Amino acid sequence: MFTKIPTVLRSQEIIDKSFLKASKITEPYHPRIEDKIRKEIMDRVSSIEASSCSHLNKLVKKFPAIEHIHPFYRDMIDLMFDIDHYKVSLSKVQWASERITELSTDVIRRLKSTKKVPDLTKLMREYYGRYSSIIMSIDKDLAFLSACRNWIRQIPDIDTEMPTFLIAGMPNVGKSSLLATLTGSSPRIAPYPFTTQSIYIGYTNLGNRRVQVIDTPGILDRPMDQRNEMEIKSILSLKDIRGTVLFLIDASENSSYTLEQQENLYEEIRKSLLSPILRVQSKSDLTSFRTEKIAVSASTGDGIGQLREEMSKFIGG
Ligand SMILES: Nc1nc2c(ncn2[C@@H]2O[C@H](COP(=O)(O)OP(=O)(O)O)[C@@H](O)[C@H]2O)c(=O)[nH]1
Ligand SMILES: [Mg+2]
Repeated sequence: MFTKIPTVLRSQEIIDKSFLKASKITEPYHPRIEDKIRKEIMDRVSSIEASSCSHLNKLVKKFPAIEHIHPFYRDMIDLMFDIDHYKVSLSKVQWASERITELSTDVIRRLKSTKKVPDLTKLMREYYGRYSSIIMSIDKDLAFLSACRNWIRQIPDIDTEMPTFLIAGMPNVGKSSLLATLTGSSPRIAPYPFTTQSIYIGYTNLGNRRVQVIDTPGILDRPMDQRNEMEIKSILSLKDIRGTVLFLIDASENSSYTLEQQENLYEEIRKSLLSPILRVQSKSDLTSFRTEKIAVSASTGDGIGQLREEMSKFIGG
């Protein structure tokens, strides 16, 4: 959806490009000089209109309308850029395209009834001036959309339709290891907005359903009070991924965090994500102490089959 957005040209680039193209238009021969010049100017006006409006209309068409964007991406865009600003900028681009068409049609009509060469060239200069000022008036909007496009293209392309499991839990509880055990050793890596972190996406089949499993280091592994606002917002946008959280608890003796610390994180995630949560004890090979109904070991594969069955139930399989 977002990869198809074309490069957004700035006002000056649109003007330069369309003027350059128009300047190459020449009318070969007419018995009367004023007819030759009139025809030439009319062709140039049409060419300027066509090349700039086609670019502007393409932008309007390819930038997704807010109502068609999945809530996950809409939240992401809203976090980074004001959603109203996005709407206004797109409608300004549309407005500019319509104004240029109007202006060009009007000038061509006037050219048709203009006889003298000086009047023709005066009309042309007028057209160039008015055309340029319309295009220049949307430069801020183009700059904004260009920034949006470049940013939007970095959003990890999570399949928002595919059933999703988000792995959460304190650092070192075994999240990355579990992702590898469930989905194979080479997850796809995507940068995650607002953080220096990447997210890791792996795929597996549960029965005949394909699911994605996402490891979010630095995102779902720390208490909220240690986070800045952007991070909190980015976590909240995860709630739009209709998914199940696999919350890992390491109850082994050499766990880096106490059970109480892990429960605190669990509570925070439970309150902020609103997703169903499946609690899973990790590193079952290291301890016989059981805190959860499901206990797995990424090292030995113990309990992985049972976990996959539980996961199937969460996606209605
Ligand atoms: N014995 C054992 N060690 C594990 C298991 N899962 C992970 N580990 C180890 O625990 C450490 C942290 O694991 P990692 O997957 O990186 O945790 P993360 O920080 O939550 O992603 C690594 O040294 C792993 O090898 C397990 O099931 N059994
Ligand atoms: Mg990890």
